[in-house]
Amino acid sequence: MKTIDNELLELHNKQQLRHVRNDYEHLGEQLARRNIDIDVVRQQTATFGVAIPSWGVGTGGTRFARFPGPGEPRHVFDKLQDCGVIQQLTRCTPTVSLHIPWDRCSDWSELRGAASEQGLAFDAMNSNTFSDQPGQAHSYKYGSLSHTDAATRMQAVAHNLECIEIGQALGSKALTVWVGDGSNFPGQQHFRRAFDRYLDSARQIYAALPNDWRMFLEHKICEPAFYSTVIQDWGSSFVAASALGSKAQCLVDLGHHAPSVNIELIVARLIAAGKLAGFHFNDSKYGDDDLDAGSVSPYRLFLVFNELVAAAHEGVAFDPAYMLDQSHNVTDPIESLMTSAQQCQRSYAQALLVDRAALDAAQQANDALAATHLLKTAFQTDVTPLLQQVRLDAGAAIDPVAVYRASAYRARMASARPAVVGGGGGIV
Ligand code: PSV
Ligand code: MN
Repeated sequence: MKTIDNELLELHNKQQLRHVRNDYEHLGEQLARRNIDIDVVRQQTATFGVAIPSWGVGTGGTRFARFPGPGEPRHVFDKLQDCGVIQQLTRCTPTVSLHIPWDRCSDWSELRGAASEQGLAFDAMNSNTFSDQPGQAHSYKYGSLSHTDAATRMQAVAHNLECIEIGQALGSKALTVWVGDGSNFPGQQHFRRAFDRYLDSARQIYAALPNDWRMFLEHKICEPAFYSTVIQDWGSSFVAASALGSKAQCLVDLGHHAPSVNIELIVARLIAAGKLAGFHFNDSKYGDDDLDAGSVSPYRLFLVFNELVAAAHEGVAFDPAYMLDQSHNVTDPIESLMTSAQQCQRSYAQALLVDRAALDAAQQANDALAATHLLKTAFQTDVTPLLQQVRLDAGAAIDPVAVYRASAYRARMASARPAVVGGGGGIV
C-alpha cells in the first residue's frame, strides 16, 4: 500500500529531473578528475539502509514536558504506516526497530503482514527494563538485570526472552539490551557485584538466543542513573560482550558518551576486536540530546563512516546494524527521520570518496596535513546530486520533505487519528 500518491511523487520528480541530471553529470566530471567513478559510488550508496526506531515517529519530549503534534501514531500499526511513508519517500529506511512493551500488539503475524505491505522488515528488537509496566510484580526502581533482588532480575531476564520470541515471529535477528541500571549516590552500589549480577542475567538471555541472532549491548554514560551506570562505557560493554560470547557485540549510540569523547576511535577499536554491533545514530551538543543525526556535528558523523568504509575497504569482515535513535520534540518526526536517514546516507557517500591509497601514503609518511586534507576533501564534496540520483533510481522522491509536505499526510492523519488526551512529560 502506498500512503503517498505516487503521481504526486512523480510530478515533483519530473519538475527537478533536468537539474538532477545536469548536476549529477557535473559532479561526475569533478569526481572523474579525482579518479573516482561516480556510477560506482552511486551503486555503493544505493545499498545503504538505516532502521527507523518505532518510538521515533511519535513526538518526543523531555522530563519537563511533551508537546504532542497532530496525527500522532496511536499504536504500532500507525507507527508502521508512518515508517512506510519514510521508506516510500527515501528508499533508504527498509527496516523498523521495535521497542517492547511500547509496541505490544495482540497478533504478531498480522503486524508482520502489515510491515511487508509497507515494504518493511524488522531490525533489532529493543527490550525495556528501565520503566515499570502496569501490573508488574517487581519494580525496576533500583535496577533490572543487575538488581540486588533475584526475583527482579529473573523478571527482567524473562522480559528479554519474550522480546526474542516476538522478534522471531517478526523475522528480526537481533536483540538490543539497554538497561537504566546504575546508582545516584557514591556508595549506593557495589560496582563489581552489580556488574557480576548483570553478567549472570545477560548470560541467561544469551543462552536463549537463536543461532542466527546477535545480542547488542548498548552502553550509556548516565541517565536515568546520574552517578554510575552498570554498562557505562564501551569498556564495560566490551568486557560484558566478551564474557558472553561471539554473538554478543557492543552497540554505539552516538549520544551516550562524555561530550569530548572520540567516538570514531571507539568505533575503530570495536571493529578491530570484532565487537562492533552497530549504531544508534543521532546528534548531541551537551549530553544524550537525541538531536537529529548530523544536525550539529556532521563532520563527526562523517568520521564515524570513514572508519566503517576504511575497514570494509581493507577487507575486514563485519556487519554493523544501522539504526536511528532520536527524540523529535519540535519537528514533525517524519520530516526529521527522513532528513536524518539521508544525512547518514550522505556521510556514507562522502566516506566512499576518500582517496584511501593517498591516505595510506600520507599516514605512512607522517604527513598530517595531507592526511587531514584528504578527509576534508571528501567531506566537503557536495554529494547532493548523487543522493538525488540514487533516490530517483530507487523510485523515491528527489526531495522527500517537499513531497511529504505537498501530500498533506500529516493533516490527513490529524483527522484519521484523533488525539489521545493526556501525555505529560517523559523522555522517549
Ligand atoms: C536510551 O537512552 C536509549 O538510547 C536506548 O536505546 C533506548 O532503547 C532508547 O534510548 C529509547 O528510550
Ligand atoms: Mn539508543
